[in-house]
Amino acid sequence: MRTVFSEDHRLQDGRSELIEGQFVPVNEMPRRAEIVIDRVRATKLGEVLPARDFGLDPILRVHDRGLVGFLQSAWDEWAATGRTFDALPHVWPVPGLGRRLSDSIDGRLGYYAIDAGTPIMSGTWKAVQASANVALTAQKLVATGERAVFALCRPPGHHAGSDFYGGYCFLNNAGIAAQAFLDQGARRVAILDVDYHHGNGTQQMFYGRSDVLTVSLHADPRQEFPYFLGYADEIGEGAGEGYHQNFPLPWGTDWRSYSEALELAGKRIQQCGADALVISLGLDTFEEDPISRFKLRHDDYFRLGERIAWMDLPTLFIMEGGYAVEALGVNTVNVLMGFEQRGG
Ligand code: OKP
Ligand code: ZN
Repeated sequence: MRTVFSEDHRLQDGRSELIEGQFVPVNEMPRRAEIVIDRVRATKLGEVLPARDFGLDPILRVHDRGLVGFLQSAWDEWAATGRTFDALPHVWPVPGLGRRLSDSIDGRLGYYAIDAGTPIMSGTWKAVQASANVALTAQKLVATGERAVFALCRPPGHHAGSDFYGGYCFLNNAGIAAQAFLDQGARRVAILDVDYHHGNGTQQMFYGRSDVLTVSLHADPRQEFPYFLGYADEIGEGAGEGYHQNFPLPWGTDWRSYSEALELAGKRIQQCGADALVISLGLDTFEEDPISRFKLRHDDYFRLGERIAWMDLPTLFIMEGGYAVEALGVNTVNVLMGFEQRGG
């Protein structure tokens, strides 16, 4: 399997995020991508290709122009006030108290961000655009006949919606790629999100549409970020009714119960008539993940890859989360090798 990768991911290098009332070093760090690309090379998974530039058009097919413009200028607006630390919001609109777009950078950060864990710095936009270009470069290879391609995206994307960012995500790489498949002639695309956290951005983006089936396995939002969305009764609305499915799973979930939900997710995807499959590939379901509480083990990731292969669709893997950094390369590539029936 070929991998698409850009070194520009390193430009997203936040200093801190707000967790449990404290500013702590970021979990979503450049080393994550380095350890994955090292493992791809060490295992000879396949050729590694650079990203091509697709410009803003495919991004604007699923994202609001206001959000994109904000991400492009946010650091300059922040730095213009004399600040040198990463840009983070500290105030948010809530229903009933207005949602005006302020002239102030602090008002604008809170308008577009969903959390205080997603720092913006001078290189953020360049890294974010490179990540989307990695996804689009890989998407094009799948659309033109490759069985499967790995887009080693960083920063991740599944918490970014049409007009919001957060959860370490700025643009929704999986959503951008799914829309690109449709724009190139696919009639339906399925997105399967196996990150530990619910892909709230992906759900929001396609919730009213039947041309993108979105299915997510994740920690129950009663217990975990992003808290406000990701419940089992959310099934899509209007034309999209029946084209979204959530599998919220409790803390402590291991492969035995995870694989039962995966089986149901796989059946739903196989019967929807999709022309392509996009996997939001998060490895934070791993038993040693520092911010998560599922119990998947190294070898389970081969089985995950195998089950995805049985779905029997042209497949685009998009890198999402995974914070047990030293194990991230092995776990990620185990999924891809399981898919290819190599090892395990
Ligand atoms: C991004 B992805 C936990 C703080 C949670 C946000 C987690 C974002 C995960 N105490 N912060 O889905 O891996
Ligand atoms: Zn996650």
